[in-house]
Amino acid sequence: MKDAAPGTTGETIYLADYTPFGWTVEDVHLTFRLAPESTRVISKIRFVPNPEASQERFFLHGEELTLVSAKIDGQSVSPEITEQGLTCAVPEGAFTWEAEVEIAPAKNFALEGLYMSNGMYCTQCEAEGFRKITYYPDRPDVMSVFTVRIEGDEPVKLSNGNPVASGEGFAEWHDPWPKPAYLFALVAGELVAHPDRFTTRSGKDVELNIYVRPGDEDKCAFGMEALKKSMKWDEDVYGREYDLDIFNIVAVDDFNMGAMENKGLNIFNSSCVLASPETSTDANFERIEAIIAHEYFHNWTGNRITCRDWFQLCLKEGLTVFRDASFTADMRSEPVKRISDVIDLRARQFREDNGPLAHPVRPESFQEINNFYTATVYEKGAEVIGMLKRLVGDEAYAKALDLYFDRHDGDAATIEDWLKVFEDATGRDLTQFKRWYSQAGTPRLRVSESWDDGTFTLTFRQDTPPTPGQPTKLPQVLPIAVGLIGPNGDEVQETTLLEMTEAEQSFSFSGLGARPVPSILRGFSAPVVLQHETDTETRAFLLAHDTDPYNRWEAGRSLAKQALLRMITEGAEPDPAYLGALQTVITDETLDPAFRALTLALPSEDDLAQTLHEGGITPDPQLIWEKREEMREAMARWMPDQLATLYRVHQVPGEYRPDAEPAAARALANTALGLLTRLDGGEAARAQYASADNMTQKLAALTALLSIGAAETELAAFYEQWKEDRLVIDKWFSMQVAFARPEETADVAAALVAHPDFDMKNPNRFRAVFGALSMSQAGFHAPSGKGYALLADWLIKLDALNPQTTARMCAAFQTWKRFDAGRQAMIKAELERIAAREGLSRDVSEMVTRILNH
Ligand code: 0A1
Ligand code: ZN
Repeated sequence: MKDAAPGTTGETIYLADYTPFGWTVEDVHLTFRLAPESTRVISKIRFVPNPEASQERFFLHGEELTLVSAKIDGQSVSPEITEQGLTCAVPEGAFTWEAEVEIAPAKNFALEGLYMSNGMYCTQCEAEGFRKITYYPDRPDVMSVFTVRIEGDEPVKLSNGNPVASGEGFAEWHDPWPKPAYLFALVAGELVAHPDRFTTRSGKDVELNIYVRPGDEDKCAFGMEALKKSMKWDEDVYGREYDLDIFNIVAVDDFNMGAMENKGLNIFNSSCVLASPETSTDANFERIEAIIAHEYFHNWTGNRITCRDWFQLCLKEGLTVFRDASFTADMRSEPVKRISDVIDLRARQFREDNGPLAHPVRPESFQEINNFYTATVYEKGAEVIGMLKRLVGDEAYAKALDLYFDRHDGDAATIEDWLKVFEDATGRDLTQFKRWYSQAGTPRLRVSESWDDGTFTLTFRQDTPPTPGQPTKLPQVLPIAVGLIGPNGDEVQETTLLEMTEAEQSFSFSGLGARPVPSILRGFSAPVVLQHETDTETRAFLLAHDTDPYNRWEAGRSLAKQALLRMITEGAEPDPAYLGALQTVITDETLDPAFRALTLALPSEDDLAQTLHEGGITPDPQLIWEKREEMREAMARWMPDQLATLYRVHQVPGEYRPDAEPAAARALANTALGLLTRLDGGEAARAQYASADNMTQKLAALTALLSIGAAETELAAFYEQWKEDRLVIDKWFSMQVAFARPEETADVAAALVAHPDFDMKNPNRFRAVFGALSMSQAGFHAPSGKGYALLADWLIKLDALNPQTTARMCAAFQTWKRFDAGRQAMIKAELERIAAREGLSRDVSEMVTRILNH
């Protein structure tokens, strides 16, 4: 034992300090006697000395537990207890530990450990929540077989693995697969099941259930289909079968994140599983399908092979995000999925990578691991896997994955293990590639071109800006997919993968008849900022001719961005060249409507602010907002007839289906509606609102009306219709903030938190208001500073109840150094006000310190 127990407040934990636990856990028996204020947890754990570890003092994690009794080999013991856990003298060899503790799930508002949501018991143990349930070595490299007995009057009582016994007032579960404590789960309550079955490819019959509160049964069918598709896909594409007799999903209203992959018992934020045409949008349906897949895929990438320690989080998360993205691409449209993912990556991960919260995909230190469930670990982690696959090729990737599962099934593994599998399967040296895991920051990739007598040369320079703790960077391996297009629009060089390893490197293509136009970074083949000086004509040419759909979209986006930046910095008019090129694309009926809808969307306010900041210009959030509005107005005025036609032609007849094809048509029609609403005073939107039979159409109409400030009647009707449905009312809260005029955003948010339906204890509701506030750049950064003060007030209030959600929302302040001195001073004062609070959680303290120390 070191002097301080691990996890003490303010203590930093380092990857380099990893040591294995001194004991292995042979098996675990847990009995829960459920009671809201006084649940008893009785544990019986068999510890065996770990031959691979040195025998330190025996320490078990445990927080907020009342120890009733403890025994070793049947003899009472009196351990030494601290806020983090207990230590105790133990015998030399193997021994049995028994303890009884008391906990109060009804008073647990942090939603970590065992807690209650709407009268139902549920758990969340990742990352370090199990220590709030009982004393245990709560670390992912300690894996064991769990047997669980639940005693209580609740009609449904669930845990991991297979059911083994049940009777009046009890149920017993046994999970034969050794697992870390973070995958433990328990649910008990008045729930109803939506049942189904799945036969695995080896003929095993699996019982499937989605458990929900009575009344939500009609919102399970889509999730169940998504689950079965995921099970089949993992068999077909990764050769991975399900490994228990039963797979349960439970929907919970109060949940800090999206969902959790507990072995055989996934627990979901109800917003990520419940779906119906009347209450869910197309985007909701797609997200639900992806999250169900994500959690299911964790069964192999996360559960069967878990992480040795929390620094390795990307081992399971990056890979599982990569897998769920491939699944979505297969189920829907590959290019549309890729474009949407890049939009999201730039919005969330690039922002993180370019500010005070930047950290490597595999961090090297943390104070609170819950602060590292980030876009960098998840989304950049998935990009790193995509690059690896691109570099080694599909076949070698499949071979490496098979080797990974063969070699590491049942292990708690590391990134080194993961990369070694690829080295062994392909003979490649991945030493330099590994920098993607250790170096933070988004590489800038500058390109220049030259043409000489039939030879076209591209010269690339890479450079990664400094990030906290990493002032200098080394060159990374960059897979750069390139194609060349001849002057007549034909492709003269199909996509080829250039492998850049140096700080500066040139690649030549010879034997060309005429100077081509290069299409660089096709499919966004590496997560970098591409800096390529090109003119409007070249961009418009690529928008018209590129065979790579991603780069085609990118050409449109860069045209839009260039035009907007000129409007912002030079007071230019909306660029007719952009509007003309856009019109050609959106009216091209050979193109996927979803692709066209994405092309019609403008770069975000945040993206523009970041670009201005990098160019040495202090962004003015209000001006950026106004210019985007002006551009949207210009788009509407430029092509009113075409937009009206698009709107008409892409109406989907018949019953609502959430599939990709009708969803794409609705996306295009609704984008057109948003623009048309600027011209018709809301007539078409009002008609759509009145006639729509699904939430996608209703919400599109309502937000179109909100953005012209004409939604009062519909907003009130919407509330009346849906006031009993928590998930729909979340939408009602968030859209009012998201679509308010910037000068009113903070007041709208302040009024909404005074609404009787606002419940700060429910993370979805809290996020509905404050997530929308912080994402509305011009509203949040309004010159009055009201947005900052309101958010800080509520973060302080929430921290006393739910540190995890509070800490995540502190990231709203991460871009503060982009703005002018006045705004910076106001934000700094708010951050300092939060930091000075007595009893501030470790979660929030770490976040605020990192943001302030930039
Ligand atoms: N492993 C889950 C995400 C998750 C992480 C932490 C949680 O509570 C602190 C909850 C869920 C996933 O990747 O889906
Ligand atoms: Zn995950």
